[in-house]
Amino acid sequence: MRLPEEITYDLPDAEVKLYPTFFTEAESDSYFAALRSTTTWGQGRLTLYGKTYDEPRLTAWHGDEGKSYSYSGIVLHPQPWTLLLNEIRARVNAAAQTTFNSVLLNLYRNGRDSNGWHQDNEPELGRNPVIASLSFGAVRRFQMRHKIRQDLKLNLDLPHGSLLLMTGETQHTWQHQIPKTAKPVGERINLTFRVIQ
Ligand SMILES: O=C(O)CCC(=O)C(=O)O
Ligand SMILES: [Mn+2]
Repeated sequence: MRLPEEITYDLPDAEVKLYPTFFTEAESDSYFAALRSTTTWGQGRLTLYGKTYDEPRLTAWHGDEGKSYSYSGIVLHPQPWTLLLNEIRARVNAAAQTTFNSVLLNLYRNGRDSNGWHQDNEPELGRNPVIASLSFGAVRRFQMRHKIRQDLKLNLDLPHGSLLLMTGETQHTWQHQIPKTAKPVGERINLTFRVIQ
């Protein structure tokens, strides 16, 4: 079996690992196309300081029955696992040595779509969540910053077919985002696998 290249980032209070070529080019092309066309993409709404906005991306939530997830005032009830998502999940489970029971899919339609600074630390994710994040399609910048030590930052360009693993204390001590970009970029699909307790 092909062992994908693995890069470990040496960050204080965080464990971050990137597999830049987790899937081959051909696998990645076919997963992008299949996910793009078979997913029921929804427009989430965000409530901030009493005002409601469209999320700057489309999303879908799949998972085991009963594993609901809420963030920023949105409650997501999972759609069932599809054959496609189960096939992808098996590969991610093996790499992360975790049995994920849910996945959030994000579709960034262009450079105006984004995901603001946040951490994945909702109570239903438990103490030190393992977050496995797959990227397909256009390369976008992924930024991380330490919550207290503001000099500590990490910028990664997440390639087509890459897997990013965030484990340990990462979600308590660091935040991450996908900023908007003025560069012309195509569509990007991201899948973040999670364990809902
Ligand atoms: O699109 C990405 O790479 C990040 C997605 C993310 O952080 C999230 O959905 O919580
Ligand atoms: Mn996140």
